[in-house]
Amino acid sequence: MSKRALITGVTGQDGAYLSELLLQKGYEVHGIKRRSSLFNTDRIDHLYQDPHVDNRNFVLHYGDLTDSTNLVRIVQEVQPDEIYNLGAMSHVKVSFDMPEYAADTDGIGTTRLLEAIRLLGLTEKTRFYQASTSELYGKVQEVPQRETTPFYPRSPYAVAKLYAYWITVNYREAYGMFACNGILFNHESPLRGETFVTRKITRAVAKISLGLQNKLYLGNLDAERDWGHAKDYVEGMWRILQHDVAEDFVLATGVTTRVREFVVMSFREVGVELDWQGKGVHEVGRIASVADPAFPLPVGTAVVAVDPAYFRPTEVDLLLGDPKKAQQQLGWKATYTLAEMCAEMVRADVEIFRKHQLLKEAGFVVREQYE
Ligand code: NDP
Ligand code: GDR
Repeated sequence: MSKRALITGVTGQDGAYLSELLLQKGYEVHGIKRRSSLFNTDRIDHLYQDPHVDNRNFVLHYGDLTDSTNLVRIVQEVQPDEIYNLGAMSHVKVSFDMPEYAADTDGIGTTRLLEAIRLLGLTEKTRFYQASTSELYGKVQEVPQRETTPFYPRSPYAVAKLYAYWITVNYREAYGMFACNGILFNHESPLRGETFVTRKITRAVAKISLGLQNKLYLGNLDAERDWGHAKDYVEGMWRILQHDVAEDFVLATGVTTRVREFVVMSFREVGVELDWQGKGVHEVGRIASVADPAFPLPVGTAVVAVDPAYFRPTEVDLLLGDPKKAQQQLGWKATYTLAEMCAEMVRADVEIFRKHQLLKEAGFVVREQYE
């Protein structure tokens, strides 16, 4: 009998990579997707199986982390061996605009799932993975951050995730459940949501290189993040649930980089070197040189500028993780370098926008989307 996994947040970046991984490992994968007025399954359409065929090993259920009866019904139907709770309102900046929704989905949503397992008598059968986050560390207490570093959340998102972290620990201790937190540092990929900073940058660089955009506006260029590749991190999630003992683990690369440096790396991928002038909100990145004489913008053009609208009321300045425990106990290690990932993301976005360019040239209307 193959193992059965249930994934919340299956339509997100991590949900898509984790589904691929578990299917490769022979799992039957069930995912919870939200009802939406447009199709929202882009990232997993390649895994889709016609509901009219028998023996499907990838099944989607409508549901929402804010709806307990729905969660109980799905968990009862699926009887999962493993639940990966990846569903969340996952944007830190947006959580300042929707703090109550973030608390409900990211915080109480976790309790709803844990309660579903308990109420259905599945505490011995079902292993539970909680998508915890380096945002829990927030205001710097210790660097590098590890499993024992004190938490100091700095956003409604992180505060909701702090609750989820502790309720997961509590159900493990109170009911003996195999419930674990993966404290994951930022991880990115070509599937990353378009409004997170790395993808926002690689998309803009691709568009600028094709003459489809002139300028990229960003917030805090000094923030430092420990960025890995989502493919590596979903492997880590799986390993956490295969471990002999239910424990919490940090997954990180152990390298931190400033947002400004990621901008530089991304422009380099399209043959552009940048020169920085000004400070704070007046800082701009100008084109210092271009490798391709046909590049659409001349040397000296300001292609990066700061827009304070993207600043957060409270910022997390520095994240740098210590993945030693995961290395030693799970044999897990990040395999991608940031440069490799950045190159992959820029290439993927150039490909997407080449298609847009071709459509435009052929006279079709292509809708622009900006953040
Ligand atoms: P995404 O934003 O790409 O995906 C989030 C998923 O959650 C989407 O499938 C989304 O559905 C779903 N979702 C949102 N609200 C609800 C809800 N109310 N009920 C059910 N599902 C919901 O996030 P990632 O894949 O990047 O991250 C996965 C998880 O890991 C998240 O919990 C995130 O907070 C956490 N995390 C992420 C890190 C990262 O760097 N990527 C680092 C550490 C933790 P829809 O597609 O319909 O919007
Ligand atoms: P983060 O990711 O908040 O770390 O949360 P994000 O990519 O949004 O921000 C990283 C850093 O870049 C700075 N920044 C900008 N961010 C965005 N989104 N847009 C901008 O224009 C911009 N300019 C500068 C931010 O201020 C920040 O310092 C992600 C999410 O995936 C969470 O769900 C997850 O828990 C954490 O990573 C770990």
